[in-house]
Amino acid sequence: MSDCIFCKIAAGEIPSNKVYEDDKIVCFHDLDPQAPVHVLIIPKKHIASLDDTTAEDEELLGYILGKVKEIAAELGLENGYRLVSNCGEDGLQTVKHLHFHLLGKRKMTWPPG
Ligand code: DGP
Repeated sequence: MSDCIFCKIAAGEIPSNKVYEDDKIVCFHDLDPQAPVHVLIIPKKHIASLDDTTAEDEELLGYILGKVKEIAAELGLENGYRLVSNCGEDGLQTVKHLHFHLLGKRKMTWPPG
């Protein structure tokens, strides 16, 4: 999508601090970190949100979840972490390109705000 900021990051048109990239996904540091480690994992394919995925995306979704532990290990999150995907208005999603927040290096609280 031409006006999507995360598509532009995935394409390298907007700079980001990338920690992982392959042919399907990109992981980069969040601009506004909410924990000592806060990265975003996105598919290169433009999908607006989890709610916009289809059966066709099942393999990609599984691929992303399977990569989380590798990225977490690379970032030194040996004591645990939190994975979050905000969806839609009530989920407070601000960027309409599917992304998973991976947060760590602090004790999280529950329930989330
Ligand atoms: P969400 O509220 O779940 O849609 O989170 C979007 C996140 O994306 C938010 O934590 C800030 C981050 N973000 C927005 N624009 C940029 C950007 O241009 N670069 C980076 N690295 N992060 C961004």
